[in-house]
Amino acid sequence: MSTNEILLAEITRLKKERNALILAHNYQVEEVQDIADFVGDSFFLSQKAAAATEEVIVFCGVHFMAESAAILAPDKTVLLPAADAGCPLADFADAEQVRQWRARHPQAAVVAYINSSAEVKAEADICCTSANAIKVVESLPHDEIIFLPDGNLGHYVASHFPEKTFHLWPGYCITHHRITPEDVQAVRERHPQAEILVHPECQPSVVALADFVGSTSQILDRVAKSPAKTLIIGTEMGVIHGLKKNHPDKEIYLLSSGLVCPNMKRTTLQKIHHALENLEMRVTVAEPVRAKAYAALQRMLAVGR
Ligand code: CIZ
Repeated sequence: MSTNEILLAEITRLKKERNALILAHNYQVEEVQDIADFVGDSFFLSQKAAAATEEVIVFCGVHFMAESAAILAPDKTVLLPAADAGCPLADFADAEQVRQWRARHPQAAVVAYINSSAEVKAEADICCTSANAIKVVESLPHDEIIFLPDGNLGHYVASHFPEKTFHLWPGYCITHHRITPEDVQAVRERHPQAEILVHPECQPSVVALADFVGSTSQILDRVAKSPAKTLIIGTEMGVIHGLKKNHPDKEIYLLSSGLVCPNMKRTTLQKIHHALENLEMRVTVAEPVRAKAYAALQRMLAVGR
């Protein structure tokens, strides 16, 4: 047996012994996706965490994702193998700032993207993911929306509701924000027949040039349905693994080589093994923040996608 095979066998043994569920985000490295019980986006993984019957949830993703699992499943032990995997986008907003914005716009509903801390979620009326942000805003009777912390996603959502006033937070994802309109034009010239799919966390000038805009789950669905034989993907490179596995007949390229989230790449098989063996890297959220954040997340799950 190779060292890797021994590690995989050990993780399988510990997973059973600890009665653990392994959840992995679409942006995780291939070997982590391959060992997970479920791979998906934040919406899907939140549903899986909320419905888990296992005692331990190993969350292969970044901190706000494991925190969301801990909020939704407070009786479980939630482990984040890469304890230092943060999200610079989530760091753009803190709870005090949200209270200040709410005081400035008292009629507005606060919609917090799931890429936010538990404290920020606790200040929100409802959460959303990129898979259901439009549906979430549609569900609200408010004429004014504070959308945080991703200004690019907020801009994209706002474009669907010209009748509403949006107050957009000035945050962005360092990975998606990196794509430029020139990148899209260059790839269009290289592959004139290709369909270009981008994430709504990209800048509005990039979104405007794309053939399709959607969350990771929506991009995965679109690739399955698209008649195009060549597809260019403008989101984090982790999605390419599942796409190539499921569509060996299609040519699938990443829009730009810089589409790597360093935090998503911190999870390794060794760290998963360590977390399971020692039940370490636990993520918890103190009451009453958890209860308030739970309400905002539950409203999001009730809207569906
Ligand atoms: O919702 C998520 O999981 C994120 C961060 C991106 C996506 O589109 O899936």
